[in-house]
Amino acid sequence: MCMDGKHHKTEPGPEGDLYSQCSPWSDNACCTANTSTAAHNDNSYLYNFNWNHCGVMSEQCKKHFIQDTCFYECSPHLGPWIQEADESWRRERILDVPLCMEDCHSWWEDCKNDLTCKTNWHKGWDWTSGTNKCPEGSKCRKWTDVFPTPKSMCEQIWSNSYIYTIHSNTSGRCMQLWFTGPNPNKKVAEYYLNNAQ
Ligand code: FOL
Repeated sequence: MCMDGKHHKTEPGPEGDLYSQCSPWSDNACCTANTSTAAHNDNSYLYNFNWNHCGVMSEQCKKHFIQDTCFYECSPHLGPWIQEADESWRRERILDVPLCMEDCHSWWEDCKNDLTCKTNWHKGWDWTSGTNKCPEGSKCRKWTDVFPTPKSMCEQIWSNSYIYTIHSNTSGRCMQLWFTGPNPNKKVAEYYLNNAQ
C-alpha cells in the first residue's frame, strides 16, 4: 500500500524509469518517475526543501537525504507504520519505522562534518523566501553538536519517522534505505504486520 502523502500514488505498481538512486524501487513503487527525478534536485518542487540551509551540504551527506527521499516517496512496504498526520501538507505519515543500524550510522558518518541549525527538519523553518531558512534565533552549528549520535539524528530529523535499531541489514527485522535487487523490506513489513510491535 501507499501512504496518503503529498506526492504518493494511490496504489503501488511497477515504474519503468525511476531515476538513479530511486531505481531500486522500479519493480513496485509508490512514487512516479517525475517524483523520483525531483528527489535528486535541490529545492525540488516536492517540498521546496533547501538542504543547503547552513552552507552547501556535502555531496556525501546529500546522497543519504536523496536516498531517504526515495525511500519515503517510493516504498510500498510502510503499511505497519502509517498513521494519521495532523499536518496541512499530508493526510498520513510514517511513525517509528525500524531503520537498519548500518543505514543510520553511515548517514550520520557522512554528514558529521556538515552544519545545521535544527534537530527537527519538519517544523519551525522560516519559509518567507519560499524555501526553508534557519529561523531567527537559531544558529548553524556542527552536525555533531545538533545530533550527538546516529540515533538522535535518525529519530529526530523527521519527527520520529524512524526508530533507531541495532538490527543489521541481513536480520530481516529492520528497513533498509539502501539495497540492490529485490526489495528486502517486503519481508520486514510482513514480519511486523504479523508480530505487532
Ligand atoms: N523522510 C522521511 N523519512 N520521513 C518524512 O516524514 C519525510 N518528510 C519529508 C521529507 N522526507 C521525509 C517532507 N519534509 C515541511 C518541512 C519539511 C518537509 C515537508 C514540509 C514544512 O512545510 N514545514 C513547515 C510546517 C508545515 C506544517 O506542519 O503545516 C515548517 O514550519 O517548517
